[in-house]
Amino acid sequence: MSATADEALVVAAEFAFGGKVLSAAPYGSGHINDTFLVLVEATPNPRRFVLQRINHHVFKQPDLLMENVERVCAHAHARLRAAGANDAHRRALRLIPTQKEKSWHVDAAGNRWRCYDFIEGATGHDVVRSAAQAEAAAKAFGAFQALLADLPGGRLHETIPGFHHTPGRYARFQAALAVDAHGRAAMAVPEIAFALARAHEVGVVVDALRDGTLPERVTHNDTKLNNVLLDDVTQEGVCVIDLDTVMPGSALYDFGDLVRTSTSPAAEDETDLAKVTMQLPMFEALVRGYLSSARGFLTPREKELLPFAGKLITFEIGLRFLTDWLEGDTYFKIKRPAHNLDRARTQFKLVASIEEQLPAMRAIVERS
Ligand code: ADP
Ligand code: GN1
Ligand code: MG
Repeated sequence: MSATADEALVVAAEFAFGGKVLSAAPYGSGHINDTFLVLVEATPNPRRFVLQRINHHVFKQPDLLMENVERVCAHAHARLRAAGANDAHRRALRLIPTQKEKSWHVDAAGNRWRCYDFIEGATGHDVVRSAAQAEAAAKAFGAFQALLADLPGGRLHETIPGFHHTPGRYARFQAALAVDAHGRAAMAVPEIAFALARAHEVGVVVDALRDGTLPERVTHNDTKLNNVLLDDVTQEGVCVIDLDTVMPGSALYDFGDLVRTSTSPAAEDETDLAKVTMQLPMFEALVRGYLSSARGFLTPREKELLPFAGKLITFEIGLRFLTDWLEGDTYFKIKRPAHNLDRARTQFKLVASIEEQLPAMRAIVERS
């Protein structure tokens, strides 16, 4: 069950805001954590913070997750300081310590809570509105990968083992289908057929990571458009957020999730599938933005696979939505009964649209 605003208000008192907590209210449209906007007394206006209860059904080792987040935030701020940035408070997340000088609070039930400065004057968009937004988002995530390349302190913890192991995701889908615990498979016959017809491609990235033809990097792993805040005035990327899945991975899944979330004019859960389409100008903007910050470290093989990565992760996330639907909606937050099935349909429609346009997408990458 989600945390309530009253619970958040009680927990907020544990953090060292340096002022009286005025209110806490649910915030944002993330599918995983419980996020609250907290107002704290200040002059002339109250100050805003983001308080989150970490979903420990999804993240089974929240303390290790928070160690990762601490390291990533500290590294980002060290880099910004070294560069003499005067807007570091907007450019990287900052954890607010608890009264006990910890980076997170454990409540009586064992839930982990953490709190960040609210990034003012910037927005995370659920749906892309312009090529400029797509370009800015891709540039910001590319820069974030570049930043992580020299993260000190050894390998980060894997907060969700096998997170982007697409064959593992496929196997889980097959298992859920075989059991069909809620008798829902009959309602998703075309989607299941669509998934089964694409089994042969699920290993492309993980196989190449294993045999060394693709490099492992420290990546974000959840680069959907609303996980980067864009400046409300300039539309430039301001701050990469949602650091829970920052861990070793492939740059391709990061770029791919930008294709999934920033090329279609439709929402992730759009029910009118006619609206779902991969728009080439948006893809071109993503490639431009991403290469502007990632060209220096990408290998030729990574660059070559950028279009395919968009297809692969859109398929992977579609599979995850479909699996969650079959398993009875235990993972992603839903707002209506068939929400996960609607999301799966949207992803698969986008996969089909990408498949039709792969030659044109490859041509864009080749000339970039
Ligand atoms: P989830 O894992 O559930 O997606 P996120 O960390 O992405 O959680 O947070 C959910 C939403 O809250 C984001 O999409 C964003 O709109 C908002 N948000 C999160 N952190 C901040 C922040 N520091 N400043 C402003 N908005 C934020
Ligand atoms: C979740 O946390 P959020 O809402 O940014 C999910 C991603 C999916 C995404 C689909 C930890 O992202 O993997 O791609 O939903 N995060 C986790 O919208 O599973
Ligand atoms: Mg998020």
